[in-house]
Amino acid sequence: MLGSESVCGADIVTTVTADKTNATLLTPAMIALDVSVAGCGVSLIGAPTDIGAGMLGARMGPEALRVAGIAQAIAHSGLDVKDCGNLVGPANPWQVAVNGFRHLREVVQWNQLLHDATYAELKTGRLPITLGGDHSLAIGSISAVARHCREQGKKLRVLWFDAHADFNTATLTPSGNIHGMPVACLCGHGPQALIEMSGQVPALSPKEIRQIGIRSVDAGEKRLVHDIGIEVFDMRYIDEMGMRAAMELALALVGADTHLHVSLDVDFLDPDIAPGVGTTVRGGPTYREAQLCMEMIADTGRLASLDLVELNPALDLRNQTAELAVDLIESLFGKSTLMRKQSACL
Ligand SMILES: [Mn+2]
Repeated sequence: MLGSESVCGADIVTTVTADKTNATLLTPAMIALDVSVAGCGVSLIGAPTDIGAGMLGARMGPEALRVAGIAQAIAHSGLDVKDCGNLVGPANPWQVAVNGFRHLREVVQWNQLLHDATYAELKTGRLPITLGGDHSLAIGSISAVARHCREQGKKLRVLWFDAHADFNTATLTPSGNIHGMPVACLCGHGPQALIEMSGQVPALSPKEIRQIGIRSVDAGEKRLVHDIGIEVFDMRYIDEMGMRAAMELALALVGADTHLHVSLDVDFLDPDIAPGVGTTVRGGPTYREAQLCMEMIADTGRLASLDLVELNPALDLRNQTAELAVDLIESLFGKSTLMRKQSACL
């Protein structure tokens, strides 16, 4: 159900509420939902760009997610959802790399726009969701989250779900596509304009990040990630120890004073279930493993911001990847498959 319209920034805002017929039903998922999440609203921020990608199409991601019903799915959890519309940034000039970076000026512009929009929503106590757009956008969103956490004296934990480590630098990357560099930039390795966005360099300590699902890393990149000390739960770890063990460690010490940010690259998922992404890598998590990740995050009740990136509708089949992403987001906001009572499974 679409509600009243008001103005948020430069764009139209649509307030979405759960269908009235469902609003009075108190489902187990709603009871389990943590008050710290339920107490605030959710803001969708569209960033329709593929400025940092090696392929065109991720610019259509925000619309595909809206068509798949992302706002309604979150509203079903009983949360107030505000769609802030789309940011308006520069077009993709589709040029070759200059000094190791493609479209650096435009990437900076998009990220500054997203940084400002994300920071503004956090300031009003809302939970911002980036609808990407390619993964270079995480520089803008996470730098805003880092700034906010610093000001609020909160701990930050970033869960980076991805097939790739995204820790390339200008000297390492063959392509210069900046969507392969956001983690490096956030950790202080990259062009000045991208590393200083949070107001402090680095925006993040490597200790604040956990990477999950990694299975395609260049040799030089692997060395850097290792040297800098990011904790990585790669597919080998998940195969051997299981997703539950990986997530328990990734979420260890997340407490009441922790801001939990999830950066979800659609290529984290196995391409059999998620074909709508430009950088697929075989051997990713299954539907159930991905759902388990989301449910375990929901159980903490600490989710405070989210990026949903790299969905490329031009490569998708009947919007199935967007619909899968919305399924996962529903679990992230507390729609559990759990049939047992919470206390019975402890
Ligand atoms: Mn990525």
